[in-house]
Amino acid sequence: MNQPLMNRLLLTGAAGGLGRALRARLAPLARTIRLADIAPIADPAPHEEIVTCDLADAGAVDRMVQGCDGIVHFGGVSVEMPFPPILQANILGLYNLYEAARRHGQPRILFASSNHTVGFWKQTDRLGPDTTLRPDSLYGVSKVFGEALARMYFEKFGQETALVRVGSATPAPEDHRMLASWLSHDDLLSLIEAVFRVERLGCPVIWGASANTQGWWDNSHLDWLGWTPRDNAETFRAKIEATVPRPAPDEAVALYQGGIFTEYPIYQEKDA
Ligand code: 15L
Repeated sequence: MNQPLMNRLLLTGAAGGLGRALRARLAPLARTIRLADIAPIADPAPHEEIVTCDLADAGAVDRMVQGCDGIVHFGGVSVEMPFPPILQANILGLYNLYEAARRHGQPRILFASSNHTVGFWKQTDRLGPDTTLRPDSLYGVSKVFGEALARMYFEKFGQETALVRVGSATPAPEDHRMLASWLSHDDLLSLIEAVFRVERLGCPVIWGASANTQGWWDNSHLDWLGWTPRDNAETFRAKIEATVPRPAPDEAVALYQGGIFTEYPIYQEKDA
């Protein structure tokens, strides 16, 4: 890439697993990468700025967004939890983010939605972008809210967002389910680049998965995006089969796309 696509790209959730994995590799996309998280972030490189931000704090979110021309939103709660932290980070926090974006020139947003918006579909089902949402957890419901919020800001104000339903974005697939749901870091990086490079984005649903032979999700509506995932979880099949016990066919991890999330109870704060 010769010219950076943006002046300043904001990465929220920069101290989380995915943020830490991709942080350095985002450098070519923008002159400055603003790294934000509620947790401390260490050792900024010369092209990095660090912002500490609680997404539930509207003023802090406003300052975080100001001056950015693109946002990769990995921030917020990324697993099942009691409702109060989900409410603060994923519901109120997302509203704060979109209101700040509206005040500050509507920078394009990549929203890390999740496969847990559709987790109650069976692993034998094949899904396109218009499928019925079947969230498997309060976390999944918060991502449904996020997609709806983003869509409303698009319809009403033209705010562009990529609704990326991330599968399992780990360095390598870790179990049998991930042979279908895996999204390699390389493919996620090329997706981020495509989202910020394409001239008109709109507000599409994008299945965040690599080119897995056993995949469940159809991205054929995205020819115009210029994103071609290159990795395939199949190359890890022999290793998974040799090292990870195969679940029984009636276990949630073998039945449902959302796997174990379909079995979680509604956690209460006293359980956390
Ligand atoms: C997600 O949305 C979660 O953030 C992550 O922790 C994994 O559970 C992933 O989905 C997955 O389904 O593998």
